[in-house]
Amino acid sequence: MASDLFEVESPDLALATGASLLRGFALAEAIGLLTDVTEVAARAPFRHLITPGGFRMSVAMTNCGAVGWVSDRSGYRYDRADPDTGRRWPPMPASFQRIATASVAAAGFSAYAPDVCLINRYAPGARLSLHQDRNELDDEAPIVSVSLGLPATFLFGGLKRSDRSSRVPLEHGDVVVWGGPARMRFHGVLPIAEGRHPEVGEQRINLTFRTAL
Ligand code: MD3
Ligand code: FE
Repeated sequence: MASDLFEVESPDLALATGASLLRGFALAEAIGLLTDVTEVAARAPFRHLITPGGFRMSVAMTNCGAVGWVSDRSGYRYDRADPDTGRRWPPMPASFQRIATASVAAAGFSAYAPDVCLINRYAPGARLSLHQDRNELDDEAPIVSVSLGLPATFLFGGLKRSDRSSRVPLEHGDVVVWGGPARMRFHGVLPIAEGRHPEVGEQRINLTFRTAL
């Protein structure tokens, strides 16, 4: 069929093949998402993980869903239990599921069933150094990222650590869907600048939805 010869255009800004930036896509849901972040954190508190190399991460993290991403001196892994409480991670709130599903649909991917949402909390000064997300068994499934609160400068690199990276500003309500060839690219977040967001305060919250199992 002739139409098969044409690539479908990304509905929003295409950062690179497989990555789409949906500016403000989560704005209308932001308050509900933040309420649910607080509820998750009441059961699985934010903590600063220790990297396998022995460094304390400046970003505080927690998880919800069937598994959670954790790190300690023995390595990085997805775990069904929260090592801090010994209990299962809280279930993924309905508001989280809705934004993840709507985002992948808007970016042109088919059905999506993330089994984990990693929640990152950045105070001013916190950063995430350049890394790849390679602990997920299903490396075909896209990752959805929702930014809330203080703005950030996202670093988007290549498939090798030494590849040049570009800088992408991410603001409250922005959603990025990373799939296909973008999925294994190096990425990170520059130190968050001081500031106060009217709804979120002196912090940035990032939700990343993954299919880990
Ligand atoms: C690009 N978090 O938790 S989300 C992470 O803003 C992480 O907190 C950042 O990187 C944050 O691992 C960025 C955006 C993101 C997530 C996964 C990606 C970008 C990605 C995987 C491949 C390429
Ligand atoms: Fe990452």
